[in-house]
Amino acid sequence: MSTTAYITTPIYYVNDRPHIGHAYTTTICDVWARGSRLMGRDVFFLTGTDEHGSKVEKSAAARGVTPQQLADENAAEFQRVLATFALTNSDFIRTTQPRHEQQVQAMLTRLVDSGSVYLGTFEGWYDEGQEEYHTETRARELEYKSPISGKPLIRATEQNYYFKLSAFAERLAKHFADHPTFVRPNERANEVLGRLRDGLQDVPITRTNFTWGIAMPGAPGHVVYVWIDALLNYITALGLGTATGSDGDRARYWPADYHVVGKEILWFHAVIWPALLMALELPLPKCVYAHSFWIANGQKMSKSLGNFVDLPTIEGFTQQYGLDAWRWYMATQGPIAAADSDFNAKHFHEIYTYDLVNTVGNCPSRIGAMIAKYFEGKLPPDSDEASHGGWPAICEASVREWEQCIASFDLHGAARTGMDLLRKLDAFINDTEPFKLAKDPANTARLGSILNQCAQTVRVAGVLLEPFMPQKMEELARAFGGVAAIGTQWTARAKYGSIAVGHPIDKLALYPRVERAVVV
Ligand code: ME8
Repeated sequence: MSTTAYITTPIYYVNDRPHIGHAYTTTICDVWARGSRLMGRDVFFLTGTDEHGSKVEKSAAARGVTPQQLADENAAEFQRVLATFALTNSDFIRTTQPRHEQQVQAMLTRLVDSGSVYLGTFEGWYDEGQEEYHTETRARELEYKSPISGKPLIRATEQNYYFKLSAFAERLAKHFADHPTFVRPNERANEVLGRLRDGLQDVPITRTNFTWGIAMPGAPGHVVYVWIDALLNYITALGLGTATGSDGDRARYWPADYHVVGKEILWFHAVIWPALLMALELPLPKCVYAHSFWIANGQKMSKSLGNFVDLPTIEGFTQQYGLDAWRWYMATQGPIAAADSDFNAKHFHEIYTYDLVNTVGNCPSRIGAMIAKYFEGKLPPDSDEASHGGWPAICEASVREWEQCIASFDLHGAARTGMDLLRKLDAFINDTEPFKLAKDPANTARLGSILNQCAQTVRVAGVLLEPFMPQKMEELARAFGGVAAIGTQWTARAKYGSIAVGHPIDKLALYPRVERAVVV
């Protein structure tokens, strides 16, 4: 595994306010970034906003502000999300920033010079809402309606610059064949492959019917198609389009480990983006990970239904249950795989109670309480071999499994390793019954051994759960051996047995019971 790592979210449209979908993608990327940093990788985590295009121009006009004003206002909202959710992005790119615009122009010049972009006439089925053209076959499949808004597709003709996507069909097919995990999950890869078999048409990459975009170099009146502008963000943020081909030493992060996107924008990321990179002679990302959708109370969320779980609603949850509970719910119950996930307050409450109150809160709390009661709050020695529960090996296996899960973006799996460790520990406590042993002083060595093993294992579980609930797991680390180890090497942090005998173990109540009040 290389030591540098690069993960990206889509850059979000500024014509809309942030909602659960945006918070979700950014949060799961954050979990991965934190997990990878824990393992000692040098992580670059990018997010940002997509600020050009006719949709932004129209929304701004409807509100009586300039597109830039609208972009500034909503980009600030998206940045507020990052602060609210303690997200650890390394940069926030805005496509109206000069650093981005200059590099996009430089790269388009390169594409024209290399013959991958040419001027021609285009006719096709256009989805106005998505700013996307469909082939005849695809349009027929869609019954000539937008798959997103349901509005009719429009027959449109334009003189435009095209990107020679068709020229890359074979290389793309080969790339997919050679890299079976290039697109994940597998269901999504199969969909892309199915569409690839229909053949590829060249893509118009400039527009002349509006002006809010990056000017196409050498072509007055043409602005760069918003999707081409947007996709390039993943490399302009690293400076790959500058004359020197790097912004400081950020070039080292390319190619990306994961472009995490929603399934509705997979085609752009799985087909158009790799072809553009081939045309620019740059390496391809390792994986495009397309998750599914949050739906709300069984219904698709949409603007027309007005049922998006928006920021104020999310803040209602974080105020009542805490930020880490929100992160936990997002990262473990979300639509990371092929199926959509339903967001509802009752389920949220159940998960909070079952996972967080009853397990993550309760297990360390009962261990801390017993150490306080029977050993004056100091870690007893593990001196009774007869009571060994095999915890060093169990922890070691969990850590190895967790590492693999993080590396492969299996966040549900990674969460499970930490949670299972705590559940096993609860079962161990129930089986060994330390509270009964404590009744007879002759059992002190055995009792101490059991509680020592429990504390050491809790500490390891806490490290595995840290990317999901960083604040609570810092509290846990503080109570179980101190935070001094935070920031030290992964091998030391994840090692069983890091709390010294005699070290104070504090009592703590991480997740209080909550009365269910939030209604969505
Ligand atoms: O598409 N469930 O931006 P966008 C889960 N600017 N995730 C969801 C979701 C839902 N219901 N709804 C949205 C764009 N998302 C372009 C991207 S990238 C070069 C350009 C998330 O503001 C999901 O990640 O419409 C989806 O892909 C993204 O928000 C779309 O955000």
